[in-house]
Amino acid sequence: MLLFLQKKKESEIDTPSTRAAAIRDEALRLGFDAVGFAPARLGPEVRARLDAFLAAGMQGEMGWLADRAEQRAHPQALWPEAVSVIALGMNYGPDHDPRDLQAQREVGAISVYARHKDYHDIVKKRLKALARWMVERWRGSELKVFVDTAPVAEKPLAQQAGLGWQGKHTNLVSRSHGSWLFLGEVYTTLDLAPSTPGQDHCGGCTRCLSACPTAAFPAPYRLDARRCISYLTIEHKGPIPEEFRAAIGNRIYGCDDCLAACPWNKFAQAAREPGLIPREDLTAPRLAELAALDDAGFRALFSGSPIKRIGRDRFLRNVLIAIGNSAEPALRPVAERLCADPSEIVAEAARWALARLPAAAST
Ligand code: B12
Ligand code: SF4
Ligand code: SF4
Repeated sequence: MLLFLQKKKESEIDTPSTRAAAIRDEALRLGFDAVGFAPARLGPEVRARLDAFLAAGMQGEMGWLADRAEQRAHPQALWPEAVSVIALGMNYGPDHDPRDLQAQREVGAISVYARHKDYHDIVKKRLKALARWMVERWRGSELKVFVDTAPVAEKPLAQQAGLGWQGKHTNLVSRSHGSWLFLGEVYTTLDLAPSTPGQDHCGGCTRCLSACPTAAFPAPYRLDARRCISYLTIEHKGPIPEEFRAAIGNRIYGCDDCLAACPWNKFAQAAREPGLIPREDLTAPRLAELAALDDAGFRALFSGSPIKRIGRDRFLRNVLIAIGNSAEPALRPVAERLCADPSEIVAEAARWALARLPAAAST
């Protein structure tokens, strides 16, 4: 009885530990799959590594990575009042190996993260719900929520908050969810008991490094974004450099090869969040149908999807690279028609595809 009263009393006292425990419960109730806490400070190695990445030009056209480097590497440079960071993860695990699609030459492979609703919207909605709950409970406390687009070092923070570790493929790996966690953060003025930081469990493994089709890893834990298919098909605006086109295969938006190669995925489970269940029409879309999209058709098909952001012309550029790699004579008329497209980026990719496609075998 005495022990029970003592326990009850402890849980009623507002301490950094009881606050963290209450936030964890609420975040899990709201649908997050991983929660951890860290002080709003990162070690100097994060800034040094970011600087090395930028000095080598590995960010390519993503100039915004350099613009606010100090804020990215130091949470308190972004928001001086921040005391603690809550790192949150949402599982988007696929129910099959996404690399299986690469054998089907007449369809396009969209990376797992983009086959459903835009995760930014889903994670942001949950972060805001958690924020409302926290502000109600700890009146006078302040907070800010982030997912992906702000100058926040999400992976180092998630590691520091114990969600996992930055693997050799540079993404956060979790012992329970493998490579498949979206990350989001709450910066808060509340003092919260820190979690134990994640330890590196890559060991001697190099599977992700050798799985990369474009040799985008100059060394373990370092990615040259300019060679990454995710960068080339999503962030890069001009024509895709010819040296990478064959290796892109049928990947038309992003790439999952290094993530899918990770042995820690054996503990992963398929996503449970309804908004993250893949859309059937984006699981194995036919290249010929995608190549027929005009602006209005593109916007209608990708309404609410992260793919909408790159626009019809860049998307068709990607589809035409996949068509050029398909070796399908039946796709020649598709490429031929797009050689006359008003967008030069589309027309150039169409000419390249046409030059590679074999003529139909005569009977
Ligand atoms: C820019 C960016 C990209 C760029 C560059 C990727 C990169 N690795 O930097 C491109 C367009 C290529 C990209 C691709 C993808 N991205 Co992205 N991206 C980002 C973004 C906006 C910033 C990342 C960043 O700061 N990069 C700069 C470099 C310098 O940082 P870094 O990789 O952390 O570099 C570190 C390592 O080099 C490390 N390091 C260097 N040496 C050493 C040595 C040791 C021993 C160690 C331990 C570490 C180490 O220290 C550096 C600093 O921390 C984040 C969101 C965010 N705000 O953080 C999402 C984010 C990283 N992306 C994400 C995803 C899902 C992807 C893709 C899987 C999408 C896809 N399927 O196509 C791919 C994966 C490609 C890959 N292998 O990284 C998720 C990753 C989730 C996770 N579990 O980690 C994030 C966190 C978005 C989110 N909120 O969920 N992305
Ligand atoms: S996402 Fe694909 S291209 Fe980019 S580093 Fe990983 S395997 Fe290489
Ligand atoms: S594949 Fe191996 S080296 Fe790469 S992140 Fe996973 S455990 Fe680490």
